[in-house]
Amino acid sequence: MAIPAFTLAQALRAGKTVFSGWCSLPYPIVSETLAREGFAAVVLEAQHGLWDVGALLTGVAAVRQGGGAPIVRVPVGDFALASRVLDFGAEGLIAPMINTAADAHAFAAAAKYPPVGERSWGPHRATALAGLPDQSVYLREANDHIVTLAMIETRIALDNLEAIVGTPGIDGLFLGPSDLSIALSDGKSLDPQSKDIDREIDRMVAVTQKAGKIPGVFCHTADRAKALAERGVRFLAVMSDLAMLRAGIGGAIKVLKS
Ligand code: 3PY
Ligand code: MG
Repeated sequence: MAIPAFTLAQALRAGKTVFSGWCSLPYPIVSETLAREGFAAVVLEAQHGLWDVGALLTGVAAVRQGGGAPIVRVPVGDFALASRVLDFGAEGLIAPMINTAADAHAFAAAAKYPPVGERSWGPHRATALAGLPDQSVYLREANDHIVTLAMIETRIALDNLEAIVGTPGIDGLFLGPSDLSIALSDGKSLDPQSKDIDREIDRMVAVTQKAGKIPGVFCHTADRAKALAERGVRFLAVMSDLAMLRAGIGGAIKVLKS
């Protein structure tokens, strides 16, 4: 039995492709709209985005209200926040800059209950939001129905791909093409769609598939997301709320000025 309304892990493990929104603006109406307009999942971006803890509490519920699976990207190493947002009802976590098996282990420890990890008990908002009166169901199912994605963004992480993806409690990898392009060029360029990045995406997909886990990538355009889905990437974050807002404004201004 799944936790009611938790569908993300099952869809991904069944080999389905999940396109996700990416939300930097800390307003529930924005995150809800991304879900309501059609994204199956929405990432609340708490690494570089503008979210504080109080906003995450309402943002997670807003994504759920819009019919999507709430996921949170936490700041680097902020595994205390990772546990908290799961308690708020998040269905997935993305942790940036996971470079070693030890990093992956610390992430999994915060996200999964024993025996896999050391997550502390207290999912009161999560179970209320899911409409789950019996909290023992959450305890039994949470480890399987919460998705942990470890971000691959550095040369060290590339060297440790197998060890990271093989860490118990890590459900998949999520490649960050911007940071990885900066790392691979020794800080000289930001080129998230370069040939080098493409090569590493293909390798990451192969390693992740071999481990029976979920390959994910951040995509700057919808076309890129579709192309990478055809190359085996299963979890694709598409653009961002801000990028979509800018594109919409840019399009209108272009018409107005023509
Ligand atoms: C990256 O590309 O570095 C990311 O973190 C995606 O947002
Ligand atoms: Mg990054």
